[in-house]
Amino acid sequence: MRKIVGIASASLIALGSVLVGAASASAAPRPQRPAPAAVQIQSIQYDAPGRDTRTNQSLNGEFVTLVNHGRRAVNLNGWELSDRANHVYRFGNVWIGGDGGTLRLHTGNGRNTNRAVFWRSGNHIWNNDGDTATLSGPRGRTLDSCSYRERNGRDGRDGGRDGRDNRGPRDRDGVGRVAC
Ligand SMILES: [Ca+2]
Repeated sequence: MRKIVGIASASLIALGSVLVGAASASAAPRPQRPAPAAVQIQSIQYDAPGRDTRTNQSLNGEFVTLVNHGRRAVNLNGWELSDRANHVYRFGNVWIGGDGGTLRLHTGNGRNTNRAVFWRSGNHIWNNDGDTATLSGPRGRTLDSCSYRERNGRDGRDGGRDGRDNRGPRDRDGVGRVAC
């Protein structure tokens, strides 16, 4: 009986070695960099037309456009887009078409379609003077990010956030947009 137990222990030890070996192999650094993600941030219209009044029209004048350079459509369910202040939008069951298909994420309210979805934020998200958009895919992996900074301060010259210190004369017709 003792002998059988001994054999069993030896087997367990051997099995343990195999498992440890497998874990080490998977934890080893990958030699090549991962390929660029198919879905990327294409552009950000961070400053809506006119003054930032927090009306729904003004809020929806802010939007981020995603593009899918892959061949296949991608379902974004559970993906997230966040700004530098860690406001987070989580995508629902929405698809972005392949071969250059795009999807806009507007800041305000609206009815989601297959071309546009809505953050439903009550305030502006994208700072007029500079910000960073980060796109995270499944399991929170960062896929892309896009930063911008307004060169002459524009309506963010006082360092204020949207809807507060936007007093400059360029506010009335200015639209701020960056290609990522
Ligand atoms: Ca803005």
